Amino acid sequence: MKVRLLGIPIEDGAGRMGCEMGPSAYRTAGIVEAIAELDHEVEDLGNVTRGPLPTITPPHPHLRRLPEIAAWVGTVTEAAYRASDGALPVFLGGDHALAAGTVPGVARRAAEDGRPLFVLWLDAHTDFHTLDTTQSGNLHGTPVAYFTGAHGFHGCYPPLSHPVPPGNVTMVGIRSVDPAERRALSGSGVTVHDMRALDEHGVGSLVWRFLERVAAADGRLHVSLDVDFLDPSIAPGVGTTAPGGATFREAHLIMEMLHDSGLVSSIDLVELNPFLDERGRTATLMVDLLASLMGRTVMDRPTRSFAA
Ligand code: B3U
Ligand code: MN
Ligand code: MN
Repeated sequence: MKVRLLGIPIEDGAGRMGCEMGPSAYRTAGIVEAIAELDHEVEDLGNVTRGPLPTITPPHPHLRRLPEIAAWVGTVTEAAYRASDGALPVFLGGDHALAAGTVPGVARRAAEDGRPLFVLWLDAHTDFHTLDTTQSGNLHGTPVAYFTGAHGFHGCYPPLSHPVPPGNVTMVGIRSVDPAERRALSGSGVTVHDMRALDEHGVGSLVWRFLERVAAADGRLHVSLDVDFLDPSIAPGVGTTAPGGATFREAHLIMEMLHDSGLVSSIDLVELNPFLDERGRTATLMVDLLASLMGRTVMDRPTRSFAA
């Protein structure tokens, strides 16, 4: 499989600076070598540069860096569309606002290839605010609402050509949801597995059920992995830690199952803040998780396959 790395050094969507250094930290942690070692062809496209700032009248004064994010979304959508041509792109963040570009970009690619796109959102947060509901004004809290076609972005973010049906989005690891997000999610069609669900059913069975749905629909799968999905004790290098996150073993299990499914067509690694990391351990863990998703195993194992 051909893998393309694309750095997207956005930090304007997060509440604190530092995510801009994410792509460099992944390269320093050996992301190219880790993928190449698994017999994939790797091409590093370098980093994307943001396009010019649009003129926008912000609908609310507290929205932070709205013109910058709007410009990034347009640039990243185009770059993601191009990077997904005949290869599996890995988008190196950068804060989670980048998914407002990567997902629409790969959604366009999937639509042109006649395949439905599914999204697995691995995060402590649902990032389901619109520009009208966010209280913090941090726009990394808005990508899922945008790419599923919610109202409230008109005239600010670029018009969306290929919205992802909310029923194709599954979230895992959720433990911090604002009241407006909770109201918007209820009845939206998005599947939300909070930590309670993970503890009760086990992450393996929840993810397996989702993968069976993707396979039955002959879908493509975009995986968006936010560092704060992981427990802060193993992944301190992020600005929005939330206690009670996924363990090392749960996270690797998900990645191994994703690999076995053969369904993953694009990946975001987001919210790494190298300034807050401890001697590169979060960057290294994220690279190791990606390696599990790309086929690294402890022992040889037979691959589970789908009935579909
Ligand atoms: N929902 C809160 C917190 C948050 C969302 N995403 C992150 N933090 N990383 C907000 O600011 O929208
Ligand atoms: Mn997020
Ligand atoms: Mn998060």
